[in-house]
Amino acid sequence: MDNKIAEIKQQFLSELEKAENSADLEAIRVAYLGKKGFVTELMKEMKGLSNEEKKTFGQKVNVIKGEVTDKIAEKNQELKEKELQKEIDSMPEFDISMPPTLGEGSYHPITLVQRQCERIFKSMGFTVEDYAEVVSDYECFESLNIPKHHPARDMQDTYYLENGQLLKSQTSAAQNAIYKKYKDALVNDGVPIKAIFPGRCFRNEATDACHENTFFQMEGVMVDKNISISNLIYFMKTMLSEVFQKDIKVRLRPGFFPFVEPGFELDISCLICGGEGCPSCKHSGWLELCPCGMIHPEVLKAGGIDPDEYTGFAFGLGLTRLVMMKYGIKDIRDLNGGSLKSLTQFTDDE
Ligand code: FA5
Repeated sequence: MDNKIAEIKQQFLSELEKAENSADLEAIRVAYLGKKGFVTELMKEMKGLSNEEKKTFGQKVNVIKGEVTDKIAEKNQELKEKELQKEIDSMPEFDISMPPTLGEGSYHPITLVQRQCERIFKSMGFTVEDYAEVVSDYECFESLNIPKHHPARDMQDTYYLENGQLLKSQTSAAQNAIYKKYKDALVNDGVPIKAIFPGRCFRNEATDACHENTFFQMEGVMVDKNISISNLIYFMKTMLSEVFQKDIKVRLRPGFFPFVEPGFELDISCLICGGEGCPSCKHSGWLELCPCGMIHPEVLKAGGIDPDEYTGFAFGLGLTRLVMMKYGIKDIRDLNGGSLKSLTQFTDDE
C-alpha cells in the first residue's frame, strides 16, 4: 500500500510539473481528487484491512490528499501569476510622458473670433485689456451712472455673491478702471484712450437660441478731444467688414443705456436667414449686436476725466452673437455645449 501511495504521489508530482495552464491543472485535480480520482480510489482499498490497518492507512491517504490539494492550490497561484505576466508582456508599451496620440485640438470659435477682433482693433491703435470676472457693484453699475435701485439694473438679472461682489453682467464693468489707468497719459501727454476689453459675462437668463446665461462681450472705448459719433460708426463698420470679409448691412436705432448719451443699438442683418426672419433673430431679420453711444459725462467724471474737455464713445459688442453670425451657428447653446464634434470643425481661417 505504501508503495502505491508513493507511486501515486510521484506520478502526481510529475504531471503537476508539466501543467502549463489552468485547464491542465483542472484535469489533474479531477484525475486525483475527483469521484473516481486516484486518491479517492485509494480509500476503496481499505475494505479488506483490519481496523488497526485501516486507521494507519486512512491517515496516510488523508496526508496525500492534503498534499495533493495544497500542491494544486500552489500551482494554481503560480499559473495565475504566469498568465497575468504573459498578458502584461503582450500589452503595448505605454509611456506616460508621451504626448497624446489623439488628433490635434482646435481653438473654440469664440476664441478665434475674439483674436480676430483683437488683431483688427490693435491694427487701429487700440490696446487689449484683460479684466476680472468677479467685480464690485461700483464697477459694474454705480460708476456707470446706474445707482442702486435704478430700473436699468432690471435689464441684467445679475448673480450676486454673498460678499457683495457679483459676476460681471457686462464688460462695461471695466470702463472705470480703464479710464483711471490711462487718464494721466491722456491729460498730460495727449495720448487718446483707445482700448478694447473682451470678457465673459453672466446673467440669470432663460436660455433660448440667442440667449445664454454665460456669453462673451467685447467692450471698446475711445476718449480724446472732439470724438464724435462718426468715429464710432467708422470703427464699427471697419471691424465688421474685416470680420465678415464683406459688406454687412447695419442699422442704428436709438437705445437707452445710463452710461451713454446719446445711445444706440447697432443691429446687423441676420446672416443665418439672410434677413428673412428665423429663431436666431427672433424672426425680425435683424440681430442686436452692438449697443453703443457717446460716453455719459458722469461716467467720464467717475473715471477722473473732465467731460468738458474730453468726449468719447463706447460700444459693447455681443461677441458670442458675432461668432454665430460668422459661422452660421443657429443656436447659441451649441457654443457652451462642449460637443467636440461641433466645436472642432472650426479652424483659424486667416
Ligand atoms: C450691454 O451689456 C451694455 N453694457 C452694452 C454697451 C456698452 C452699451 C457700451 C453702450 C455702451 P446689452 O445688455 O444690450 O448691453 O448687451 C450687449 C450685447 O451683448 C447684446 O447686443 C447681445 O449681442 C449680447 N448679449 C446680451 N445678453 C446676451 C445673452 N444672454 N446671450 C448672448 N448674448 C447676449
